[in-house]
Amino acid sequence: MLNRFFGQKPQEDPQKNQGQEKAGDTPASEQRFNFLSRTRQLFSKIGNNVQQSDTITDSLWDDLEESLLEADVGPSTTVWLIERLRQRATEERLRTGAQVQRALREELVKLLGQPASLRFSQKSPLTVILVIGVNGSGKTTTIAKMAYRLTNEGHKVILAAGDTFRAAAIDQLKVWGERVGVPVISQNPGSDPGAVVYDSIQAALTRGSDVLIVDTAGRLHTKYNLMEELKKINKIIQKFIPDGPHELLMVIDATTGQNALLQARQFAADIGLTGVVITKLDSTAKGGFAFAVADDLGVPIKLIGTGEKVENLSLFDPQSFVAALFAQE
Ligand SMILES: Nc1nc2c(ncn2[C@@H]2O[C@H](COP(=O)(O)OP(=O)(O)OP(=O)(O)O)[C@@H](O)[C@H]2O)c(=O)[nH]1
Ligand SMILES: [Mg+2]
Repeated sequence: MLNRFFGQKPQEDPQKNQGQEKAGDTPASEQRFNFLSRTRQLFSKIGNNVQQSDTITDSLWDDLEESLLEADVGPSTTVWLIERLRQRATEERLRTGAQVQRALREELVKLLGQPASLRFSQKSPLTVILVIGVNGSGKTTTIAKMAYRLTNEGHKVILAAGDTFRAAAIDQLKVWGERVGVPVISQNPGSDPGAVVYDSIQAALTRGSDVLIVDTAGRLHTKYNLMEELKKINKIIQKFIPDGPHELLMVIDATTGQNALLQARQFAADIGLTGVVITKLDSTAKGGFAFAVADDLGVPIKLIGTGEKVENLSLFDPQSFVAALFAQE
């Protein structure tokens, strides 16, 4: 179901849940993707230009390529898409722009893969989610949003202030924790993130929390440092939660476009990334970035950030995302 955020939830009070769905959620894909209006203009232009042409000409391919690049689909993904569509046009004897447009939509959905919800532990009482990403990508905000939604779905969430480099980072997470009503475990600035994770697991187990989300420092993100840090943290987690961490999510800011992908690509394979969160899709006209991310990194986009408010986080559904991009205003 579209508006089921994390796909999986523990036992909960059904009445409470009903009320929440009525109050907050907008299940229709049209409503959910309103934030994409600027990207949508680009894509519906692609839709119109292609659809209106009675024959398939070279200039149709050129227009299509240009529009995909403009929407930040990225050079390699764009080239791949055009080649794939040309091949389909020949094989399937496509004759009209409308047929190409249909094929394009199918290929875009395929590129994004199957919808993937967060993975919860099947074996341990505690699910551990690590969140990484460069400075300012939106990690802390995303963690607060996840905590808010998970809490609403009946989970008992606890947060670990693993970004110990900046005092402000710890305070920021605490403020969010208070706002969304979840405890934040922290130590003094400069302390070992591993020790914070240790304390957090103890606290989670004692208090009966079922989800621990760990914030991390963005400035660690040279590959060597990040690997070392994650190794330490993983070792501590696995002492208590042998099947953890259950998610290693990388937060990527959509407004940084193709540059952000270079670094993400370097990390994705080596650190065992399990998913991506694309943030700030509301503040860019370049929603095509999602296709480059999915194509380049080979891990699912699990969530998207669509604003600064705590409610502005959605489960990523490829089919509705593509449908929304081609929808007319
Ligand atoms: N418009 C918009 N702004 C966002 C979104 N997610 C985060 N932000 C903003 O991005 C800025 C940085 O977010 P943070 O959550 O502090 O980012 P961070 O990755 O934790 O940053 P560091 O702790 O400095 O590494 C804040 O001003 C957020 O309000 C989003 O989905 N949309
Ligand atoms: Mg932060």
